[in-house]
Amino acid sequence: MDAKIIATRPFDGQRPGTSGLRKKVKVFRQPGYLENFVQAIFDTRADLKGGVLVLGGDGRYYNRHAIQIILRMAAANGMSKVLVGQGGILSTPAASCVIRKYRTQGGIILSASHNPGGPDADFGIKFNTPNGGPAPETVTEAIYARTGELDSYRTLEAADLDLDRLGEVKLGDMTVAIIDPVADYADLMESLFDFTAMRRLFDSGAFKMRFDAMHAVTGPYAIEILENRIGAMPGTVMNGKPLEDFGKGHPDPNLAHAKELVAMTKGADGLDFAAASDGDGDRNMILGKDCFVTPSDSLAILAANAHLIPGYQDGIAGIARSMPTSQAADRVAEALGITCFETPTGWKFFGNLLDAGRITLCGEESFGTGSDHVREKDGLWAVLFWLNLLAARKQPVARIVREHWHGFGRNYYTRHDYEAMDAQAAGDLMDHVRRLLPDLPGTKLGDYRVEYADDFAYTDPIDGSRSGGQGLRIGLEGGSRIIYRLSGTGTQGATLRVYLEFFEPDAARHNWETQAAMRPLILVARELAQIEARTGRTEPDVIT
Ligand code: VG1
Ligand code: CO
Repeated sequence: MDAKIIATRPFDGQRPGTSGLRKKVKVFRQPGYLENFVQAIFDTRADLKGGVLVLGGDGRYYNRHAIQIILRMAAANGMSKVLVGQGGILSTPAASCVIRKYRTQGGIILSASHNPGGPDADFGIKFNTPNGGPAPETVTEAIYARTGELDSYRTLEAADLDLDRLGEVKLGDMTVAIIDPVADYADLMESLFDFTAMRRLFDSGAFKMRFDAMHAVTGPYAIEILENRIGAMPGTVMNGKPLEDFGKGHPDPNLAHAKELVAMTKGADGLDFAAASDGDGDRNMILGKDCFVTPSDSLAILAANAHLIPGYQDGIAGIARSMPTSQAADRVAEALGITCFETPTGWKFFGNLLDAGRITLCGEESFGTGSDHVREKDGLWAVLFWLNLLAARKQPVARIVREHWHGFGRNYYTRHDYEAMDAQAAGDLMDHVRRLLPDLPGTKLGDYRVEYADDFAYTDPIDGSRSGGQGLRIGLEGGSRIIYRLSGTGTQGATLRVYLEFFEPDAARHNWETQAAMRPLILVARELAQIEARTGRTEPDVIT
């Protein structure tokens, strides 16, 4: 089979955002659009020629079609082998696991994560480097630059392959191996956590749990690990069948989009433990009876208790959190005598720290937690970590959280999202706040004295690369903060995220309802940015 060279033209706007290139399916369907981006990856990553690539996605609409296109292009571009998850399925953390385990030259993950799926919804693609992590900015920028120059791509004329049959087939000179998408990942989880202790928890009969896969990719992983390997009751995994449109849901595990699950945790008969993951399986939401664990607290609690978990019993080297994530983890790091790094939003900024052994755990406020076991955030891993913790401490979730606050203080935390805003208005709003920053330190916002205010920039301590414009950060006396940032994953207009954090050391004041406790800070943040005056929005679309 000879490679065919197809003439094409550059497309505008193929710059990857926080996590890869995300657009409407309609955009990806334009002839040559996906092909251009893929050719740009292949042109930029010379070692793929003759090398091995991992390929899979979250199973959303267009996933299978895109995989066939990419396989033909990989063959025409001289790859020796592609490992594809059966049915085109690979969760983001499982892809990272497979890339690392088989020492491949990287992977392509097809996902728009928590964004809805279907013909009128979203699709996405990202490249992960041989360490298993999302490509750093130097790589995504090189790929982007190449998308602007391309005038052709390479492919083969060949029929679609059967993605459902395990085993190896040839496509031209290239081998396509259809692999079990779950096994390697499940083995890795079994090597980190005490499955026997968790099994005892379920065997007691008194422990009720549900995991909501939201009709996204984690269903098969959760069924294999929780039900088959650990022995949780069949039916513990809800919405476990991956669907191309996620059952028309929004596969985003938060209080707004996983309402049904949240309701099941309420009251005397409420579940003891509930969790959910997102479209591509890298996010997690943790709930206990009448208790929601904020992701920022979750990171801090996991760090403080890591020694109780087999995979981390020797302690952790360091922690990293994204800038908008609450500072709860910082105090745990201080107590443990280790460093807590503050990085820009997006998992790609954790990669170098993990590779260098500077950190063991990392997390983001956006329901992302992970460790050095892979190079992506990992939803099921976080769920298993919590389950292992519940088995080890033999205490309810709420008790563990409360004791943590008692020891370290509580960081009340909320994020307000204003979605699908006019991009110009959102940009102007950010410019307005940016202009105010230099004069803020020393002044008062409501009752809060400003300690510092800046446009967050990060210098990677390992390779010295610098990333600016990562969010506007206002630090207030007593450890509270207001942060404004525009989303880099949306596909429609702009999304403004306002992140608010309020530190309360006094245990007598740890019982307030979050929104009520944070009201004064919320109002200050709205006023400072003139949100209503500039955008007409009086309330956010999503509050987490
Ligand atoms: C959001 C989150 C960010 C996360 C990113 C990818 O980005 O805020 O913390 O890393 O999604 O997560 P943004 O730019 O929209 O704020 V996922 O689960 O989409 O891979
Ligand atoms: Co995700």
